[in-house]
Amino acid sequence: MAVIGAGPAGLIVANLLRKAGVDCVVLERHTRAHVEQRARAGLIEPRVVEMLRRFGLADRLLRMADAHTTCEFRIDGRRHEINYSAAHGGRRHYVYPQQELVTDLVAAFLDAGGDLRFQAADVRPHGLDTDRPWVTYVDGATGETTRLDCDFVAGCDGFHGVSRASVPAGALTEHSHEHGIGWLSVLAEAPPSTKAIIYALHPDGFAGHMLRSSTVSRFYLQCPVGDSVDNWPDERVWAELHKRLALRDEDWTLTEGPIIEKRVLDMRSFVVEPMSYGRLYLAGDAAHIITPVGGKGMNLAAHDAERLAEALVAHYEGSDALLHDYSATCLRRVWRSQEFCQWMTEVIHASRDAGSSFRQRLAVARLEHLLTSPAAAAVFAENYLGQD
Ligand code: RFL
Repeated sequence: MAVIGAGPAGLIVANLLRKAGVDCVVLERHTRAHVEQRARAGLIEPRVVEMLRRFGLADRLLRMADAHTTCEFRIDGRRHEINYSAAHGGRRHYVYPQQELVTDLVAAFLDAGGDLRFQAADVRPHGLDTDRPWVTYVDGATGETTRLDCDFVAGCDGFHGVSRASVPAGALTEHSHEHGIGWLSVLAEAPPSTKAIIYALHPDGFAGHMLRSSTVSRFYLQCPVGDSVDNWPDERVWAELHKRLALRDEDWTLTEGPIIEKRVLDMRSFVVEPMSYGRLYLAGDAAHIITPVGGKGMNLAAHDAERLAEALVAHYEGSDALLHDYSATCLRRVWRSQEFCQWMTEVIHASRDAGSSFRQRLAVARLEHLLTSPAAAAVFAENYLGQD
């Protein structure tokens, strides 16, 4: 079994297979240090934490991560707290930086004797429509081209990876949507200025204060699609954050700190159907990407990985039913998450968008419904925390 990519999806597939005694080799194009330092997501759904715990992969997470029960919509300078945990049976999110989870998963796999090859260059899957596919790659240390024969290939190499690109044209259907919204994503060495994630709706655009750790915070600022980070010197970033996150009638201070990463994300959603071709099974961002609005990307990757590992284990035990259903099972959750994030994207951007009065009024109605109806809050909570 070959797994391409050592992100959350590939590492979960590999760990779960290893625990079931199924041999697999993970090929990752970057170094171990690179993947263990790549800061991205931070919000982990309760069902993912429970899955990791069940497989003995959550020890450090449960020691280090903060549990979260509320989030805040800050609308034109006024706070509106949603206790989504109370609205959904007391379940809680965990905030744990993605690179910490990746670090734990790499260590668990290697400690268990797993075969993880970093700096694997020019990885290429072959013979995917045969019973015995193979993968070639150039060994980073020796420069030699190596061939790996396998039963299956797990394509866990992210949105720009080689796995999906290896499928013949026309075999997969792609669904893609540009939201017409840009976000400046900022990572700062600044302790959080809030206990709960803040979604701030301001006439000048959305601002988000996300949580990562006691010393690092992630911020988002709505900006034009295709904007350049060159237009966002640090002083402008802080000035916009202060303005868009400001409270009207309360004292509240935004703590600044050195900015360690800045990038512009154009809001885009993408899903490929089916999530397999021959003996290639795609998981995580290789098969779908989603706006970061609802914190779903890493959680979907974990769900796909769990389903794929369970289906492969069943195959070696004699049943292909789960493999047959793999794509449909994952896509149900993927589309449900896409629907939720599309809803949330509209609510937090369109309600302050003067460009379309109809869209704006719809978004305001949705927001008011969320903030005034316990039934609407319960639906939000179920989606935000993720289905069990
Ligand atoms: P990854 O994490 O991209 O891992 C893919 C791995 O494959 C390797 N690779 C290759 N290896 C060999 N050969 C090749 N040709 C290869 N091409 C690529 C890569 O080096 C990498 O190690 O995909 P995976 O595992 O599917 O995980 C998906 C998540 O990383 C992604 O969905 C999230 O990070 C998205 N996301 C968020 N998700 C959440 O659930 N909550 C969040 O709060 C959240 N915030 C974010 C995010 C993504 C962001 N960016 C920049 C993409 C915030 C940001 C800024």
